[in-house]
Amino acid sequence: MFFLCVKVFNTMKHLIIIALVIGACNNAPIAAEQSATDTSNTTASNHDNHQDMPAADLNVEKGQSVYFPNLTDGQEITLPYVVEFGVKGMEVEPAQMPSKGKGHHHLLIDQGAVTAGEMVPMGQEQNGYYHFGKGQTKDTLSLAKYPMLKKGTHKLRLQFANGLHQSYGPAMSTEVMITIK
Ligand SMILES: [Cu+2]
Repeated sequence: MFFLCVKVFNTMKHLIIIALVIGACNNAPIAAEQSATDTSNTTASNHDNHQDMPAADLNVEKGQSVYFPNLTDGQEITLPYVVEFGVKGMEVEPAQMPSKGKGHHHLLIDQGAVTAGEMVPMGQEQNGYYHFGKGQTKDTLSLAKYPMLKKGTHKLRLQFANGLHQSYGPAMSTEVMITIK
């Protein structure tokens, strides 16, 4: 959202329009600015475009998928364990303004796939949602970082999402059942 605001800011000359956009970006009341402004078509359409963007392209094409390169269903492991994140047909990049066919990995513990278009929950590590927004392609499983991974059987899920953490849905997700010994 911030970068979008900056982009819009740079492309606009009219001070009143700038005030409107900044107000919208900050979710601040904009009634005062609007009442002092002519609501020309240009102003209205720019404002509408800002509200509509980003139009996330979350289509998943044939051949695009995620997988665990070093885990198979039913595998027994001991902690710590370095788990790798694999993706086919898409590109890993750090979290930023989304672009088609790019995104970052998420590791979910004992959770289902996140519906396409929904955000992978943020700040929900205690419920098993871990973001890898720096573009990481592996992580070390440990009880310290993943307290849910107590001894026993768990579902590990990879979920790919775009730069705004919007899920590509079940088509870009996979799961394995593993047993922690
Ligand atoms: Cu994320």
